[in-house]
Amino acid sequence: MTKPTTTQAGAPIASDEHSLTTGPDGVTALHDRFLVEKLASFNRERVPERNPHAKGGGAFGEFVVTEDVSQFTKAAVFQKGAKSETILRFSSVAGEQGSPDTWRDVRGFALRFYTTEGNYDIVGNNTPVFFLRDAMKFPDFIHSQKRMGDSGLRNGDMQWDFWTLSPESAHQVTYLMGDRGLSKSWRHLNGYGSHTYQWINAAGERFWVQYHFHSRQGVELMEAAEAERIAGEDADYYRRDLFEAIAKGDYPSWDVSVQIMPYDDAKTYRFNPFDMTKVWSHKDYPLIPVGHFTLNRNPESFFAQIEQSAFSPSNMVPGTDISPDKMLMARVFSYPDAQRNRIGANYNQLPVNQPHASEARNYQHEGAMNYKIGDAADRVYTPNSFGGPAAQPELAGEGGWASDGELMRSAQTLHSEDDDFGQAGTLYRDVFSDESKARFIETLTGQGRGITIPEILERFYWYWGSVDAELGATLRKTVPGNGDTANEEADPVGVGPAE
Ligand code: HDE
Repeated sequence: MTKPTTTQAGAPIASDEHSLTTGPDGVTALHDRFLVEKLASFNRERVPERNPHAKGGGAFGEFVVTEDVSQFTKAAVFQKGAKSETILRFSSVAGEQGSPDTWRDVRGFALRFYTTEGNYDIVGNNTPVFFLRDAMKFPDFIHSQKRMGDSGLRNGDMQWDFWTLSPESAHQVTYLMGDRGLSKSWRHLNGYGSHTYQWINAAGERFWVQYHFHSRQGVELMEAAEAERIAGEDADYYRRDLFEAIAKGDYPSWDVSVQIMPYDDAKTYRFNPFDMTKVWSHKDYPLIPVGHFTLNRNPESFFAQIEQSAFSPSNMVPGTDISPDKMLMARVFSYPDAQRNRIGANYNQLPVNQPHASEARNYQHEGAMNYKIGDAADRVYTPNSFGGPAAQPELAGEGGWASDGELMRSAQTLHSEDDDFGQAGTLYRDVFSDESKARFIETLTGQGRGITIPEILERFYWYWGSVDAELGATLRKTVPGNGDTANEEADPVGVGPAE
């Protein structure tokens, strides 16, 4: 027996096809409540897309801890043998929701562990660093990657104007213009926490930590020409690849490792460990294995579980904390603010955002769409004499760090080897293979040819010459068209063929 179509209030309706009219050709009755409801629902189907990271996809899985790292953290999720449900959302940064997956871009890697002590979110990217080291510049950075105010078009001059005037971006832009900027699929890329976080062990000792998620499928690139072809044929290539792989039982997985820095090392380490444009050398702080996670369950509702998933660096659990990384501290505020704006005040009551292995208990209540029907005896104030939930004073002062000094606005303290180009040069010279270098020069040549303002092009040569003198000299030759190595069209990053 076919179930009846109903109104949102559950009453069966007469037609999903015909409006209520006077006679077959007469006027439409305003009191056609189902027609009105159906059109009103249609007009309200979209929540604002993420800005940035609008285009993405994801899946659920399980995280298993196989090693003992309890000397560094007491967090239940990281204890040997612990298993936690997981959700991971991949994304592009610059493109809007309908943009092609295979445009060159950094990829978001937003990971949530539904732990027995609450949800723990590590909202990183597929690169271990970022373009900036102070959140104050983030809106400007995103604006420079998006669209010109007059034409509504993306613009290479705008992108390179911002980057060459913000030299701290050089390390991340080297990643972006290299092989990491075009992955074979979401399954073939690594993820990183990108920031320095904090772990606290059962004795209250604090350690600085960097998270690494290494693809067990390997890291494989996509050639620029293939990426451009696919962008025109299948805008959802990565999303489709992940969904179909999981649907046929080909479950992707990642190894989870950390770098651990003793608390006091941070003061004297050769790089400022709270500057997110920098990495910690693996020679200084080797990778320590923790476990692995596998994605083995597709969303049942893309909108409810992926579009409305609300990750945030503010979702932390006992045994973890953030660090005095200026970007990370700002993100702790900004993400819940973005989610309240994008989804609504009670976004954490959506099933995908609720804790799955613990329970949310506090004295916050009501607000739009709040539907919790707690025990009528539940008090909505504290202190109370009715056995309501109580805060845990022993958690106070667990994480955190010593901090003092006059309030000021200034750049971060530079450590002995801190500068804007050193690590980018190391990445280019010592990590890129010869083939990667060749692809890198071809990509940058294409980018350079898209710069129409001589002053910006001159800074472009200076920027890359500061990363590596020979690279800068090479680009001075290839960009003006002396070489034939460049892609014909200069595609601003995060867009398709030049307008
Ligand atoms: Fe984001 N970022 N971000 N970001 N970001 C958002 O959250 C923001 C930064 C990242 O799949 C937004 O719901 C600020 C670094 C990912 O749901 C927003 C700053 C890193 C995702 C936001 C940063 C990221 C976002 C957009 C400067 C890598 C997608 C809408 C301090 C370490 C998460 C939203 C998902 C999404 C703010 C910088 C990664 C606006 C203020 C650094 C993976 O809240």
